[in-house]
Amino acid sequence: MKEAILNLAAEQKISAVGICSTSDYAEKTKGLLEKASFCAENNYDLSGKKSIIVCAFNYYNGAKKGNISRYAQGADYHKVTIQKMESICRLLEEKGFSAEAFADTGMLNERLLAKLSGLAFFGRNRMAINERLGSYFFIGYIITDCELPVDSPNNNKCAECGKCVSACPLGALSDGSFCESKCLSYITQRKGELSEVEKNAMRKAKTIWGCDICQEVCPHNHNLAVTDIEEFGENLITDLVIDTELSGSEFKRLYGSRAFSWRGKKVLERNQKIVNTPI
Ligand code: B12
Ligand code: SF4
Ligand code: SF4
Repeated sequence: MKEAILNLAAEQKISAVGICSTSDYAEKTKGLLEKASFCAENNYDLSGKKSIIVCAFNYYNGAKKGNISRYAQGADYHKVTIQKMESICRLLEEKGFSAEAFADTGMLNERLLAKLSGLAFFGRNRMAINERLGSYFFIGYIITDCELPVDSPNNNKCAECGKCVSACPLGALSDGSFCESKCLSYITQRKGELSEVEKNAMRKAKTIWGCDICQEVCPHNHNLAVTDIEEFGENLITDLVIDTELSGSEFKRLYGSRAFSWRGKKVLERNQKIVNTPI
């Protein structure tokens, strides 16, 4: 079964696959997640489920830096990753097993899944880093009641050079943990009025959506292979210019298939105005 899953994943151009057990995940989350200020909650009912098939999707497109963070330059990864995992779900279901696929919006912590399934180690920049793909990959996973052979957890360490910590504009990585409210990725997605300090950080970084600084400086991201997933490598928007005259429905028609559009036009328009105003 595992071989058939890996073959299907390769057909779908899923960049890497690892498998961990649900019991391992449940055990490991006890300590780690209780302490964390947390979005991905550990309250998915895993009873009766045996394995988690964790998938990595390379989105490194090789494009020059733009005002949109790399992860949002191609098609919306939520849809693409789920579609790519569907054939694996169908295979499991045909064999009488349950299978449900998630990416980003599911209840489990995906970076931890990547570590437990051997796909990645943690970087100081908080990213899950794969030895071959660096950190520019999305994570998706399938929860199933099929008991599959598991992979060993990835206990490697990042180079610990500290470049991400020094380069982070507002010190989100400074105290050895992660401060969401100081992260530009979070700030560019937040609604409402931003402080002058936040606005200036956005101007310096020239970003209107997301932030890649702690990944750009990371030595694990040097000399990466460009993705072979067409949805992430083609039809890219690297420098977005929002036409302020656009109606809500025109905005949706133009950008509805992009991950940067989920907050709507207003937030992007606000960010564009900030970045276009000199410091
Ligand atoms: C909410 C969220 C955010 C929030 C962060 C909220 C927060 N407090 O962490 C914001 C908007 C800031 C954000 C930003 C980004 N995000 Co985000 N985000 C998520 C989401 C939906 C939940 C994350 C969460 O629960 N965080 C809470 C903390 C506790 O969990 P964590 O950071 O994942 O950390 C765990 C492990 O990494 C580990 N850990 C972390 N550091 C260390 C260090 C040591 C020493 C140890 C032992 C353990 C450890 O412990 C934690 C508990 O298991 C996940 C998808 C998911 N469902 O998991 C995507 C996800 C983490 N994001 C992703 C991406 C791509 C990004 C950005 C790069 C986007 C961008 N370019 O702007 C940035 C990166 C910022 C950064 N440096 O982390 C990817 C990461 C892929 C990868 N290779 O790591 C994910 C997995 C989405 C996906 N499906 O691919 N994100
Ligand atoms: S994404 Fe940007 S702001 Fe957030 S931790 Fe990384 S460098 Fe800092
Ligand atoms: S920049 Fe250096 S310290 Fe930061 S994650 Fe990469 S290797 Fe680790």
